Amino acid sequence: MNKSEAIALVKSRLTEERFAHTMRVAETAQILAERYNEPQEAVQLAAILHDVAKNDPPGKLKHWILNSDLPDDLLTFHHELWHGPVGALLMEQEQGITDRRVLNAIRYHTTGRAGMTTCDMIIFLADYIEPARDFPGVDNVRKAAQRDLCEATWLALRNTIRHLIDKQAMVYPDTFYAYNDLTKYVNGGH
Ligand code: DGI
Ligand code: FE
Ligand code: FE
Repeated sequence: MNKSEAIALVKSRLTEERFAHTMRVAETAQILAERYNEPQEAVQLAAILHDVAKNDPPGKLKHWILNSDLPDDLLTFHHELWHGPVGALLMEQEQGITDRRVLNAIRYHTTGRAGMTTCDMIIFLADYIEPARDFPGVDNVRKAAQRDLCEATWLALRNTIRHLIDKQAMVYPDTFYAYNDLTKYVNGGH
């Protein structure tokens, strides 16, 4: 699938607002890919497709999770977490995408995971800092993203975990695994 096919696909599946967000994520991801020397092709495809399942009804997302190898424990967490894994599944099974860089970046774009790749972090961060985002702490993450991809990802994860805890929400384990993993890096261990 090339870039214009991906754009056409998400345009047909997403609301106008979500499509506009997607295009901002793609632009932001392009800048990060240049900054961190990551090949544009995989990054662009992942950015365009990251929210491909975002506007699918939760009932449908649930059906896909139950009828796949995706972990059923996703269903005990907030349905906001389902669109990443299901998006990756659909792009693999229905669109024939085989590039693991693209599939993993889509799959983990909401939660993160231990051992995030450069491509994973670029998509995760671009989603977090695209120009229309304006939650507390986002400017710090924007600044950090210009100098250190891992540190910026760590800051975003820490903000998200804090935010979830403050509203008494559950935190998916992969988010903690991603945070712990990058905490080692931020504290000087490698
Ligand atoms: O799809 P978007 O709106 O562009 O952004 P997103 O995929 O990051 O997802 C949605 C929200 O999911 C995010 O603002 C916080 C919420 N959320 C709920 N539980 C968790 C979670 N985010 C993470 N990282 N981990 C969770 O366990
Ligand atoms: Fe998303
Ligand atoms: Fe998004």
